[in-house]
Amino acid sequence: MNGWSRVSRASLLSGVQSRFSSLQQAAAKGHCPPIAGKPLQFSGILKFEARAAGCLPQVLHQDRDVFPYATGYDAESEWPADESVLRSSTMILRVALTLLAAATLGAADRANIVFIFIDDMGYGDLSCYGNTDIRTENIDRLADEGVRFEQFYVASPICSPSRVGITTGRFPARHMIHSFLNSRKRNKERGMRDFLDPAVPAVARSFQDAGYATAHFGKWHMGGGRDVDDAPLPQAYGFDESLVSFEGLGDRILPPGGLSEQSKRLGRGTIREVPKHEMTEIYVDRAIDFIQRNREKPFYLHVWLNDVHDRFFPKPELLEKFARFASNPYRQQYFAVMDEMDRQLGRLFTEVDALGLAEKTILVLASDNGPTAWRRYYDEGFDPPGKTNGLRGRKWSLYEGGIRQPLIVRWKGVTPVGVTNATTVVSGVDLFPTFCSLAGIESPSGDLDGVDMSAAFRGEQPVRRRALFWEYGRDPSYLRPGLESDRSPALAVREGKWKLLMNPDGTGVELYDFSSGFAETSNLAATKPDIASRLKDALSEWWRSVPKAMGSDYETNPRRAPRYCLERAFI
Ligand SMILES: [Ca+2]
Repeated sequence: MNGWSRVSRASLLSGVQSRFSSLQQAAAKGHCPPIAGKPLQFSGILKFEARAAGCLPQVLHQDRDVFPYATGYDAESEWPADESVLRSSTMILRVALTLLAAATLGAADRANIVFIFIDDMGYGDLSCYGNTDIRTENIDRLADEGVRFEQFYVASPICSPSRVGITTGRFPARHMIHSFLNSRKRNKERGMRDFLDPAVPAVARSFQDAGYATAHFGKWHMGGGRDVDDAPLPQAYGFDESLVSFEGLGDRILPPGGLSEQSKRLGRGTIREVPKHEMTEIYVDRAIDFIQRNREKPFYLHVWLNDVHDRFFPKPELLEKFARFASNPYRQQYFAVMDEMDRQLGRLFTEVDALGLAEKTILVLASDNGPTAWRRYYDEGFDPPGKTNGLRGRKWSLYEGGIRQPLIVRWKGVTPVGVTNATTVVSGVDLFPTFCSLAGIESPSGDLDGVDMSAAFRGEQPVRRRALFWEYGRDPSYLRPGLESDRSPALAVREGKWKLLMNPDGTGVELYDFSSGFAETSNLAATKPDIASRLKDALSEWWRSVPKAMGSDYETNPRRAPRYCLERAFI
């Protein structure tokens, strides 16, 4: 062991010194953040190199099971509490060997991530999720070549908080974004921020810090638009490039009318007016261009479409293709929009493969919330377009139809082909740590609600251990689905096979056992009082921890506020 240790330490020192020097040079040129650490001190070298390689938390996490003394690891200090323990030869050898392995994995070898986020598409709208009214052949091909999840949730049944959950890995209510971002007046009335705090950990920034090229093309809706002209650009959250629409600032494309007129008055970016049916094509064009330019380096790319959000303005020629649905013109339009979206995404998938990047690129596709549910559709005598495959609820509901969405992951050579994962519960808040894990970079551990579900992305079927919480609709002013039966209580928790919903005042308790189906029609709250009571307590405790209005809750309960918000609250 001693001989091994000496050899490994010598190799480590040499390799790390070399790596440190190259990163110092890069930092001097402004290509990466300044490097902290003491290269001549062995523990300092480890600390520095761990940060550069982004692997120490994973190393220590893995080692906890093997080395009980590593439980002193603290996300704040990034070190075991007793640093002398780390100097034990066994620990050094193990960490050193792992670091050396990581050091040999240069940034150029890391996996790319392309995350496609569709707007308001229902759980049952893709043909690979059972829709027989339309064939989404390109997205189906992705599912055929990868893993298709049947229990993927987003963090909210509406746009902005769902996106905040993806971006931060935390439940969006913690960031005081619990409905769609609206005008300043409306945001204030609901106790919401006008935009996501740019100081919070954000997934793209983690990838940018690790040397990735990053870009966001498509709908943003985490700040900027209407009368909010001071929201940060996507660049403040870690994106090198961006092209958004009226729910964001910076360079953007705007369809005619409505919120675009307000967006134009805000300035702050190059604005181009385009027909709505061309938006997806433009975003895909930008995505392809970005991939071509960055094919030799790792990249993290968002393609967050405005499709298939209503109102619908499909290419006129595609309406004829779906003429058999003309008895409900909204369904006809919806399918025409979906058909075009699928074709455009097919161009993107084909380009990734044609560039020889299929085995280096993780393609991920999901939707941000359930399908549209405006009352006006029913008032006109139509069912709103978009399917939930029989799940109760739609957009603006915490029943399954509002928050359960398709999730498809393809990583050629890694994910098994054509697998359906029907059992693993995955959430939008998991994507941040999961993406980081898959790419071998560091995520801000200890402060996230999401967990690393990379095993599921690799084709395994792990069981989720951490409960999921939701809140939507703190008062009657919030948008609700058109049908009364789709309107849920305002809080929900999913733990294992159980889901409990209730209102903040403890009324309206509903308990469902998903081992006997997902219909959410057989309320077991009265017949399973012990389980209902336990989940009510957990949900109530979580609800109490959520800030209720800017400043007030932090001041009365400062320990509940995340650190970055505390700083802002007391400035
Ligand atoms: Ca949406």
